[in-house]
Amino acid sequence: MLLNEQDRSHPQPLPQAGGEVRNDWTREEIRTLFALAFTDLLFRAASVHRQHHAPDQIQLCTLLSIKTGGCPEDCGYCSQSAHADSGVKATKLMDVRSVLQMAAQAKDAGSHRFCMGAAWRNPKDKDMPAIVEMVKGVRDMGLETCMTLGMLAPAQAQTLAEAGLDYYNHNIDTSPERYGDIITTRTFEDRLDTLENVRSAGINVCCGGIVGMGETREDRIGFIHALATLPRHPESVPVNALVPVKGTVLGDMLADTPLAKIDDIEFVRTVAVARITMPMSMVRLSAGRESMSEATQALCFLAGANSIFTGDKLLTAPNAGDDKDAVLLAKLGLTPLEGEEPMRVAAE
Ligand code: SAM
Ligand code: DTB
Ligand code: SF4
Repeated sequence: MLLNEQDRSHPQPLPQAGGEVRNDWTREEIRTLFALAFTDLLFRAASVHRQHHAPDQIQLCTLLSIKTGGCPEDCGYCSQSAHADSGVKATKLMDVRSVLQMAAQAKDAGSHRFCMGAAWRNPKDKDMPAIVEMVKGVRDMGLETCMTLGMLAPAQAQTLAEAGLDYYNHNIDTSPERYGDIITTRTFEDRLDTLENVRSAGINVCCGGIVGMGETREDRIGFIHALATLPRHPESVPVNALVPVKGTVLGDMLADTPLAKIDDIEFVRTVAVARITMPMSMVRLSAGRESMSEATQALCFLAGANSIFTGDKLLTAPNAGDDKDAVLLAKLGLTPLEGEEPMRVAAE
């Protein structure tokens, strides 16, 4: 896309490469960042990135679905919704021992963080004792723990905090305006309420969303704006590329209109704008890497993504796999993250 004269003269003040943390971003500023020349945007994002992060280190995370399918929510992208016809079978909550075995394998494979996901609208109180055991057991192995279990009541968030949970993942997924087109069984406000409960309990927040759901750039601007203006930025921001699954609303819709697939350059732009506006957060290049070229992934790392999911499976969808990733990271000269995450260090 060619920029017009007005865009080139940068009518809005742009952030300097210092990467100061701000929570007062305007939509106009974020729009201006998106509209920068790609070279300029990447240069700014890479400059901000190295102010707070080691540019050659990538955090390796492992995902495990501890309770798959049969979810009452109707998220239009998700293979695990009971409203979808994706062929994913519903299972019960895994037993604690099996979860700990998987965590031990992840640790042996070099993972830093173990993320456990359940296809629930919200956990039931009767499930909490097993969840607490999982958190404690994984933490005892020296892995960082993350859970994503749907909506949480304040007391449940408190229970997880007392168990030592490091992170809770709860995505806003898209712009506030688009939310109702993607999910009808809950509201954007419900999402914010759980995020507040997680924060108040003192658990680190992992919150991001999905790019490539047929949204407009304005939606991507609204999505980043919502994250970057939270009272405190999420310590971790997953940026997923939609994995279109047959039998889901969005998978079927996009299968009929292949041109609706997100453009790689626009995806990288979204990562770069996330990095510039949330300079200290970990930005995770999450779902969708399996169908991304090495060059696109390399551009995402240059744009400030510094965390990935490893292994050959996400929750239900395929992932790039350890062998492919080892080759890619070696080619790029990137090594696994060793130190602490900047926002967590700053909070100590
Ligand atoms: N049930 C919990 C919830 O919704 O918060 C946790 C699990 S849910 C699968 C976690 C996140 O995975 C979603 O918020 C969404 O961002 C992402 N996700 C799910 N299906 C996806 C897909 N097909 N492609 C890309 N991302 C997806
Ligand atoms: C997130 O933002 N991405 C991960 C994690 N949080 C839980 C999940 C991706 C799921 C991809 C689709 C699937 O495996 O079913
Ligand atoms: Fe359920 Fe989470 Fe999937 Fe939505 S994204 S259907 S809440 S598992």
